[in-house]
Amino acid sequence: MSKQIFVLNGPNLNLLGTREPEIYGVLKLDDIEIRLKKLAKGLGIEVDFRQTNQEGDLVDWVHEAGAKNAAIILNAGAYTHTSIALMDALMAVESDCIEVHLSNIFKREDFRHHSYVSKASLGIISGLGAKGYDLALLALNDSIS
Ligand code: CA2
Repeated sequence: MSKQIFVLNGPNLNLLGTREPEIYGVLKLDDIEIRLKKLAKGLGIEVDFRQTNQEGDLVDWVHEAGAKNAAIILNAGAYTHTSIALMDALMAVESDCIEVHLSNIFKREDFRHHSYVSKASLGIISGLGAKGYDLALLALNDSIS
């Protein structure tokens, strides 16, 4: 069976490539998905790439990843900084999770410096743009093989 990774994207990330390119880059979320899937194919990894603006969807998808023994790459957007429900969901499953942010959250406003997601993640990649997703995939490829 091939290795499976859920790539879960939270609120407003559907707007990527339309505004604030100086913070989030010029790529659209579809572009990030395409390049990540190319990398995954070469590694024999199946990527399930999703985006939602609803907190509960992210919780449900973490449960689904857990049930399927899939690892998780998670950019929870602003829910990173607010969602105890998402942290609890990540802690309730055995799936490895790597937290990704396009921007460097530690260079930005104070309220972005705290992450509930980090408490339930193997590691965090922040500030490297779309490349952060690729690096998370490579790291998970090592940890799930
Ligand atoms: O840097 C990241 O990836 C973030 O997770 C992005 C979130 C932000 O709340 C986090 O603190 C850091 C926001 C995503 C909003 O994306 C937009 C893209 C284009 C235009 C407007 C918003």
